[in-house]
Amino acid sequence: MTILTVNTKAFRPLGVGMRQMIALLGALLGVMLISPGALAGGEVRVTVQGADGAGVEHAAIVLRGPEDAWEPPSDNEATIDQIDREFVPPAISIPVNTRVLFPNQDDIRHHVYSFSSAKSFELPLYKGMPARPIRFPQPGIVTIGCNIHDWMIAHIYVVDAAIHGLTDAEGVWAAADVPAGRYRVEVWHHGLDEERQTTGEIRVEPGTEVDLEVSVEVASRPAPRRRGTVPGYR
Ligand SMILES: [Cu+2]
Repeated sequence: MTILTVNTKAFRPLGVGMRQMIALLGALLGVMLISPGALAGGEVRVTVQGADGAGVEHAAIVLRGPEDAWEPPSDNEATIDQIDREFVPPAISIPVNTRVLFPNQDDIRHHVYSFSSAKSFELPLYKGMPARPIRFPQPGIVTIGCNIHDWMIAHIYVVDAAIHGLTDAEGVWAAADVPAGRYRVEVWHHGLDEERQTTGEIRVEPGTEVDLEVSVEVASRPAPRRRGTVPGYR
């Protein structure tokens, strides 16, 4: 992975001015319209581009604070549906310990499984709601498949940090109000040899935007695996 650029700039001076105006208005009215900590954070924006320079969708971005006293939530839940013989959505990022449900919305049965080292499991042929959610206690990338329909693939990024998310179709992920401090930025992608690759550090300061562009050696638009492309399945 290559860091292309890191830019830090004050963001939206008009926006800050507006916030101050709102705070002043609040002071005149004798009420607090904006919390004192509202300006404590900064924005972080990460753009991931692939080997051909185009944006990479569904890369996971993980911000890891050095003094991270983060503890995984115990009650987080997520869902990946099966709709029209596809996993929907095809990728999610979740904190460790999350329980994920895999409801089958189709009128045929699916057989959901993973052989990934971070989580190996199997939900044998079923329709509707499976009897139990699957818990993901270890960080890493988990690839989900269906034993019946070979093209059905989803990726679950199980993350051991508080701030994370997936890039959009343009390869962009952004977070607002990131607490000030130093962070390691990691970009995870199922197409990369190593599950995690550290891109180095950024410093987030109040009222600034950190704009990071990274390049990864994966195809920006992998060939879709869809029904009809796998012989013998429909
Ligand atoms: Cu299936």
